[in-house]
Amino acid sequence: MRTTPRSDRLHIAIFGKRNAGKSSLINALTSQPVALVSDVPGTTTDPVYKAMELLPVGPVVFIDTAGIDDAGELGRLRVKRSLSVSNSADMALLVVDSLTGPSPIEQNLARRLAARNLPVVGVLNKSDLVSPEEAQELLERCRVEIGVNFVAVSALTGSGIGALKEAIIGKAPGDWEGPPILGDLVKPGDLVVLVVPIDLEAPKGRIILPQVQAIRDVLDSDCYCVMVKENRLKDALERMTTLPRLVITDSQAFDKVASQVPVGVGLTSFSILFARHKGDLKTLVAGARRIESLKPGDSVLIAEACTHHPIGDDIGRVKIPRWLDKKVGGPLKYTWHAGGGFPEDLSGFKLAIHCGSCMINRREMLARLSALREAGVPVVNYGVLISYLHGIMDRALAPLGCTDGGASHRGTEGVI
Ligand SMILES: Nc1nc2c(ncn2[C@@H]2O[C@H](COP(=O)(O)OP(=O)(O)OP(=O)(O)O)[C@@H](O)[C@H]2O)c(=O)[nH]1
Ligand code: SF4
Ligand SMILES: [Mg+2]
Repeated sequence: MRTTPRSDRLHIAIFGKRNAGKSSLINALTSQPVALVSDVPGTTTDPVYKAMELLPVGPVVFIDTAGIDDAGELGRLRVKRSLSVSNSADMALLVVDSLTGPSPIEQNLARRLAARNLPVVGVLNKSDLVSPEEAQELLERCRVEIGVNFVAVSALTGSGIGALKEAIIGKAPGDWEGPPILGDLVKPGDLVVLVVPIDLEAPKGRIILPQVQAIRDVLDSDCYCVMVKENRLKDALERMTTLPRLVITDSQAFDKVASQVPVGVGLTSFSILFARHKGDLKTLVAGARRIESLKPGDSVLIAEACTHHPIGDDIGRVKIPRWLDKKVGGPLKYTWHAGGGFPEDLSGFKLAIHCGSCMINRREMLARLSALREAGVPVVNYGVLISYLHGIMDRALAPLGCTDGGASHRGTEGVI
């Protein structure tokens, strides 16, 4: 389980004022000196990620952040960065120092987290520095003033860490994983065919993450898995004595694959499966349908969740703009965004096109979709867009029981 991709782990962010003991807490929770601790306020400047197993929740990643009371120009930037972690967090720990007690800073933060529907566990740290009676009073004050239940701990001595883990387990959202990749579309004994082109964009000597995850889901579903390159599909289908329940292809080979898979056999793409698993398929399908109203000169945002190195005919930089300009009948105005964060000013975009988001978790993808929705910008992803432009979106959505539209890009790790 140590190799569970980070994007599939429950993300638990640790927030609090400088010196509250956030880094000490992450070390106590993981029993490892992963984060830098010192009595100088402002020691942690950038988010620090530490993956571990937290049974029975499973694989989690703790995120240590800079203090939310940091001052000065640089301090404000650090606070902004810390708060942006809440976009990808599935739950939060809010740390209060026993020596200072709760303040409006933690109250405001708790309100912000509640507005994002993030479950919060309060942590009253440094309880070794106050008497048990004072700790009890502080716990009650924190609960009343901040509005969440608190657990008293000492990151230094380890007291209360077990109780904190239990509180985390009790508060962990049950639905953080989202729908399965394909487990609900097959039944035990079914045959599933995965079509994987091995081209220039395929990483050397290995199979990309979404394909590996799909294989694992096939096995978890007690199904058989056949994996072929697109030029072997016809031959493979002819050799089969039973038709497959589902054929899943890389989006870029969809056209060719669709012409070889018998009508009646479910056909979809990795990107569409991951669009559903990671995001909101209906929103992405609705975004695809908005392509019809685009006009030459309209502004389009192309967002990729990681900064993979673009190769030759890169999907986001070259292919999609080429296909879209052709469809619209003239050049559109493109803005590219790659990696973490998200553009703050989304006004003016007529459409956003997102990659398959294999490197970010579901909550972060949903946060991006919600920022676009609030700005009134329709959004589609690579896979849904490709299936739409090739006129095969409805066929690709049919196995998912969805006729309102979605897919991803394959960089060094992703899907197309
Ligand atoms: N006595 C006691 N000291 C603690 C405890 N937790 C942390 N400290 C001390 O408090 C100081 C700050 O701890 P950090 O873990 O660096 O605090 P932080 O919240 O990460 O601080 P920044 O990164 O600066 O925001 C260090 O000197 C720690 O040794 C605790 O439970 N008890
Ligand atoms: S789909 Fe491509 S760009 Fe997006 S996160 Fe995955 S590898 Fe990066
Ligand atoms: Mg720190």
